[in-house]
Amino acid sequence: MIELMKSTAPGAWFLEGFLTLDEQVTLANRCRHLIDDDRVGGYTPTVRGGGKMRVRMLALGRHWNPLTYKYEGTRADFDGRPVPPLPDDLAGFARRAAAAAGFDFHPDICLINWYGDQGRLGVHQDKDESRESLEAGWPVVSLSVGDTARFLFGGLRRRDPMETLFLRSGDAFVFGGPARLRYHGVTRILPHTAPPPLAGRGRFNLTFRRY
Ligand code: MD3
Ligand code: FE
Repeated sequence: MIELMKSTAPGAWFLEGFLTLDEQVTLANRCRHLIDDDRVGGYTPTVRGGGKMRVRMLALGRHWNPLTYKYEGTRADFDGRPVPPLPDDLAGFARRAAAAAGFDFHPDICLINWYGDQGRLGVHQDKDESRESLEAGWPVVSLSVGDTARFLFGGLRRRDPMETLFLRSGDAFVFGGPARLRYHGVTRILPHTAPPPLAGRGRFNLTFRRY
């Protein structure tokens, strides 16, 4: 499997083709199963201001509350249930990717986003983790599985110019240190671009974090 590691910017490492096809299939099955769980599955969050997000989301380890922008032990904005744990095998993928970028990283949160053909995610910063974690520069590790996403990667200020990248099935991206607070978003999904074994199942993105 090709693994092309590019430093796109200081602290940002693009690991193209990081996951084998078998691993992609395993991860997609795992995510589908977790998101479809009847008791603590995924949901479509409503953000401050009342808008619905264009992704289906499931938090593991700690829940990210889209109304308060805080992490919590229960899903207070949705069903009040306790957050499911972060399984070790999922965390293991993130540790491996982070190690390739030079981090000895132990994530305790995973946010799974599922995108259909109309899925997208507005430009934002990820800064709701603890101050210690942000100050330490612990990375966010992203794994993409399924359809390709058009991804925007900007700077530390919202109005900084943005570059367009494509996140394809099997790609890993590590955003640590000086890249940790850069603005980013997903502008569109390219339907029917997943490898054949994953066809028709949309796009999963897993982001691993340390609170
Ligand atoms: C750059 N997810 O969950 S992953 C998110 O494809 C999120 O679902 C997108 O943005 C997705 O918060 C993009 C790539 C990514 C994730 C976290 C970052 C890029 C990042 C944190 C800092 C800088
Ligand atoms: Fe983000």
